[in-house]
Amino acid sequence: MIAYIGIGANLGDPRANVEEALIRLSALPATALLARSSLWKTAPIDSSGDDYINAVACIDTALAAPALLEAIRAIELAHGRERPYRNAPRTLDLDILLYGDVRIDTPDLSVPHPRMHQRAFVLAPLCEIAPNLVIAGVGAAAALLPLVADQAIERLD
Ligand code: A4P
Ligand code: MG
Repeated sequence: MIAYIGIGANLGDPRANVEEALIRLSALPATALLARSSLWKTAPIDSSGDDYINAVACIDTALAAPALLEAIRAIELAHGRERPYRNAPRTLDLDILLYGDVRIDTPDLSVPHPRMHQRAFVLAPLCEIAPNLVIAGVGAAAALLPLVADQAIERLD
């Protein structure tokens, strides 16, 4: 299955945390990293603290969606992720944005990620590595990007 993972961090050394998350994703069992975006510096949305570093990864994985969620939670924990409250600043946040064209709506997992289409910090890195991508039930990612042009983001490399 081709899946897209959103990566974000705004505590500790966010750049290093995001780069390390990419390495850990590529090391997951039955998983290959197919593509990764640049790092993007982004202003917090519905969140507080310093600017975030965000990126998106495209993986090819044989892990079922619940196993993939477990695996990304383990990567977050390895980075000392704490959850004092919703949208708190974080050392590392990994979200399953898309899992093929599959729609998932369980208490643990909503895919496509329900807020991804409203967020420049997801759409810009996503369009970088998948310019023709269509978000199931929402539309073409590239067409959504202009709608969030008011959100401050900057490509770093
Ligand atoms: N969960 C449900 N669906 C998913 C999914 N598709 N991928 C559940 C991953 N997890 C999913 O997540 C809470 C629970 O959501 C998980 O245990 C899982 O069972 P969390 O990571 O503990 O909490 P969170 O990060 O506070 O919530 P969430 O939903 O990830 O928040 P958002 O809406 O993604 O927002 N601003 C900038 N600039 N950059 C950012 O990266 N991130 C957020 C987080 C807010 N503002 C930001 C950024
Ligand atoms: Mg999250």
